Amino acid sequence: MFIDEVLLKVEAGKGGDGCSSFRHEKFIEMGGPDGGNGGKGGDIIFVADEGLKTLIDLRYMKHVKGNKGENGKGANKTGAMGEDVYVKVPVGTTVKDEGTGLIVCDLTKDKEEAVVARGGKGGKGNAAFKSNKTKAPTTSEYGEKGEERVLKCELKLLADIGLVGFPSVGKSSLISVMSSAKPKIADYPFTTLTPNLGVVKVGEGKSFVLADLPGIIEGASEGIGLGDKFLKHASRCRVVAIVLDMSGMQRDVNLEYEIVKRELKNYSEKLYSKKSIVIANKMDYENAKENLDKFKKEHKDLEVIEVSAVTLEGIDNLKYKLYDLFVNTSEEEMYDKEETESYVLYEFKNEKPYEIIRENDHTFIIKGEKLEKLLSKTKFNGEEAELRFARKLKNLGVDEELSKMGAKEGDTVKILDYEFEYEERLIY
Ligand SMILES: Nc1nc2c(ncn2[C@@H]2O[C@H](COP(=O)(O)OP(=O)(O)OP(=O)(O)O)[C@@H](O)[C@H]2O)c(=O)[nH]1
Ligand SMILES: [Mg+2]
Repeated sequence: MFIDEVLLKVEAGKGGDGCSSFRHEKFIEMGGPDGGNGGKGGDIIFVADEGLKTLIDLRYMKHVKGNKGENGKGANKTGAMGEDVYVKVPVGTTVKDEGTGLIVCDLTKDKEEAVVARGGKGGKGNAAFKSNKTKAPTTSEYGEKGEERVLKCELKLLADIGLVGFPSVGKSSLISVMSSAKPKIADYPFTTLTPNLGVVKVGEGKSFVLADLPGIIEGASEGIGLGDKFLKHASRCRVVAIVLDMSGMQRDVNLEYEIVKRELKNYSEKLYSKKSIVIANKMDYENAKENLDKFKKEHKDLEVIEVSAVTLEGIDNLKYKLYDLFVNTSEEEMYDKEETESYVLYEFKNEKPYEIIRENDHTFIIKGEKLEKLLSKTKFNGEEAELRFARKLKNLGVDEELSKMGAKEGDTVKILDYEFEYEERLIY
């Protein structure tokens, strides 16, 4: 089964907890703190594999869980890191975060890798909190949760030129006479249900990859027929070759062309504006010449190549023309940088990690991922941990902002499910 779209939940490993412990040695009554840090949780990594042709394996996985980092131990032993989990995907897989819609990675080369969910950091052990002020800290941190998200994985085949057009115009017939691909060919529409790839050899060391796509019909962009989902397989192509049936038996050739162009445009502006060429197929039909003239009259500046997939007339010429067009068309970036997660996250990296909202006269809510992460790591098991958290808030400028917003002693400050009392005189 050819599966080219899968939603997959991934959850990277949690970081190991930090340890709280003190040295026990013979003859030394009060050893120093020696609780080690927790190990980092394992990442989830996607790796492109030439051997895979569809995303079917991912469909059966549904939920991929990462390995937990080990907890820290006494005697300053750091917990072992959780082992990374590798998931193989076919070359040509684009991964999006379903929540943000941003592209996490686009794997286009064999063995290319990308981390799709990061393991949580290990919590610090109490040894890490030793300072001149605090000689015997008891506090230690929990490990951070691993990154968790739903990924939309889409396979977009790697082809240089894509054949698009109505059903039964001869797309599969063309690829079968131009390459060694042997797709099913028949005189009923929608014979091809999934894309076929074929390598077209033009000469010594000269070749290109051709894609035969399922037929599109009017309304495909709204989901009619097989819909337009498979058009994504044309999105990596440099050139779009529109195949028209010059027999005119199915419909008017000019109308056929208009509809195909419109469907491409409705699918994506990017696909529509790709370099394109028209293949006038079925030229062996008696009235084909007449239809071709009619078409050329309407579209004077289009390059049209006449062929017959049955008599093979014009096929060699078509190979050369397509190859020329392919080598003379530069490759475009598949995605704009604004669509990618790495760019967007980088752009916002320097922003404030939280925001304060005033809920009412005496209640403030602090929101922000970084801060919430910090809180969920903190073990509130005593005054020391609370102080440490308060100190971090101060360093982030929370206190100052609260005071500017008019917070008074005794007011409530909420972060996630926690409620704190605002005190103006905290000891730092
Ligand atoms: N006479 C003639 N018949 C052709 C030619 N090319 C294709 N055909 C016939 O047209 C019918 C449809 O051909 P296919 O290659 O299956 O068409 P397709 O575009 O792949 O169709 P879908 O897969 O349904 O989108 C078949 O019966 C072919 O034999 C041609 O150049 N001349
Ligand atoms: Mg076909």
